[in-house]
Amino acid sequence: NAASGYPITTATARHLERPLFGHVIDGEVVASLDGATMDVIDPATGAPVAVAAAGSAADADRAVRSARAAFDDGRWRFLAPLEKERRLRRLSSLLAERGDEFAELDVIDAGLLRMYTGFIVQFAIDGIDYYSGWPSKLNGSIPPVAHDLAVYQTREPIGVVGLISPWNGPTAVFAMAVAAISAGNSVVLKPAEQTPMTAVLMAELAIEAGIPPGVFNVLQGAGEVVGAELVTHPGVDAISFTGSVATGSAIQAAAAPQVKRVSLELGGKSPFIIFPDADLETAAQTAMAGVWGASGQVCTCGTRVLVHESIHDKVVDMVVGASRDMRIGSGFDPESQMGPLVSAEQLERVQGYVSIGREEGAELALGGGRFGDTGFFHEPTVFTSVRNDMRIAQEEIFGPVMAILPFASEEEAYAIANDTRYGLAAGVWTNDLSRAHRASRALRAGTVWVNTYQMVYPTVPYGGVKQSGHGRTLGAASLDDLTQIKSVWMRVGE
Ligand code: TXE
Repeated sequence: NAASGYPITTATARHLERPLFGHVIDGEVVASLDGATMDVIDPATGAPVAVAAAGSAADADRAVRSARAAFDDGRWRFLAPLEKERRLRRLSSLLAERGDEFAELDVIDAGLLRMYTGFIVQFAIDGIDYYSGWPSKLNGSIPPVAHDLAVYQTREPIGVVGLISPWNGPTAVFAMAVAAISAGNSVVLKPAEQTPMTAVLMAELAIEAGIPPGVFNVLQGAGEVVGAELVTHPGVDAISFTGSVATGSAIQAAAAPQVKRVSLELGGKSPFIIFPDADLETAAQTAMAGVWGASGQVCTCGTRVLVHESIHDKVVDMVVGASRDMRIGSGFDPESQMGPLVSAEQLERVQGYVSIGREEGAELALGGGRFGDTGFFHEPTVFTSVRNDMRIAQEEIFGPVMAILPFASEEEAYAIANDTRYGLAAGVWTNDLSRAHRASRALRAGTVWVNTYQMVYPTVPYGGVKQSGHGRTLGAASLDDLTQIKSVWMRVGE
């Protein structure tokens, strides 16, 4: 079956029998106006398992009009705050009830391990629970002004938010969609073309939860077609994008003529710094989990592992020794420790970087090749003798490729860590309290993890600096990107 022979729930099997994963516009699942479709490919087998709509500019226009109408007539934003909260909580309960379907479809769509997609679903549930509480708490304020005047300041939704998302955590994105909706906005979600399935289910759950039609729309199709149309459509007020620097930069430029609000989360090349006083066993295990997890397709992967020269060889031995016999296979196999890459393109991209690393003179300490000849699997790969100016140390590979770099002093570690165009995250491993604080100050990144890595929680803002983007998702700070402030002045003197 579609799950490469592994058992899946009846509900998931039924979803896979749907004739089409369509757009969701004004509460209805619909085909493209011109009937165009695209195949959904299972990365574990390379075989098509379902069909999704491939939208055109005309479909994008329909989706935007649906969102616009829902926003303009106030069918959602004018509901009483506690009523909005009740419905959002219902959405989170529905997702919890049907979580297995989402987790299984994400395995088939993105190739991720079943355990990992379970975490992603829980992350989405937590995120929706968190944002469910915001409608009644988006307070305004009263700034002090001269005695004969009064000002009140309100937080208003922006309007229609276009959410353009990647393929590496299809269900995780719903936390962001609900963030926008909790602030009173309408959303057009454009999932990555590689992973169109769960967005349709989510939009259906939103209707079931009582979120009015048109508030949560889904637009399927190629980024250059429907994504680009969302960015320039005058009916869209803001774009929230997660993906590559090249596409993010093109989006920001395309949105500029309309002075459209854009927030960008653009990946990274995060340093993972291990000092000699750290708990080396835990640090090495976490470094591996950080690069092998999701086959390296997570924006915060600690792909540049910076190791003090005194412990360098020991850490290399630990990582190579423990990764050599990793079990690679279908995300449904409970024994699998690493699944496939998302697509043939992504596999090719990773293979290309391995060749580049070799040509640049880095030493291949482990792996380096495609795994098997079915599906898009790649071996866990470790490069040593890496210099930070090599392309494999500067460019985001988005695959299971770890670069290990030695450093001699604390200052040098920070200099190497910061010598990148990215600034999404950084990890520091040390038991020296002062050094932990020095590192947190020195590292130019949106998130610094000390003696842990890749922790996320809905209360904690997340996002990058430098070319990793701007704007924050999660936490109270995310609401700043999803609302705008209105100041109302009144003369109250005689
Ligand atoms: O990304 P794109 P791709 C990085 C990672 C990966 C590389 C390429 O390094 O190897 O990007 O992946 C839509 N206007 N990340 O090609 O192009 C597209 O349909 C509007 C890092 O998948 O950035 C998809 O929905 N939208 C990352 C989304 O943008 C456009 C996650 C992302 O696609 C568009 C993913 C356009 N002109 C990839 N072109 C992270 N930050 O975690 C494409 N899209």
